[in-house]
Amino acid sequence: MHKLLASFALAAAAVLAQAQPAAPVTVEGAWARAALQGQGSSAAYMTLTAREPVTLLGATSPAAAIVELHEMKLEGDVMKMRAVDTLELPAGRGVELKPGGYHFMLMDLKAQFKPGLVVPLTLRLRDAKGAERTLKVSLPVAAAAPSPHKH
Ligand SMILES: [Cu+2]
Repeated sequence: MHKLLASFALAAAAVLAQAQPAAPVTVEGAWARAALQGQGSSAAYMTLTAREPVTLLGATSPAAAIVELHEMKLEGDVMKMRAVDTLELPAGRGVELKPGGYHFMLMDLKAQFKPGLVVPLTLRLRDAKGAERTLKVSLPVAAAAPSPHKH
């Protein structure tokens, strides 16, 4: 299982290296959660590190009709999820989108998110000068976060 995930992660890294436009952001450890048959939504996680202050505006994917930026937060002792409009990425400090925190919510999935599928996601970013940039990310679908020992 881990070997399989590792090969998807490497494939995703290769795609990223080729397709990455000039957005000043590095993406690491991107993945999307596997969804059961008939389950219409999934979540995507990654660590984003900006080289200059950047605002994450959202994302789109051909694999989902709706992609929203969400935050999970403990309110009292209840975990609550809410949509957030934007997420600030400070220069040089990684911002982790992870289970229990920020994530992309993918809704109205166009295909079943089976482990092994690689889902494209295009991030929309605004740089410090106000220019909008896009950044293509490949999301290997997995049941759990890929092992950090993938190399
Ligand atoms: Cu969510």
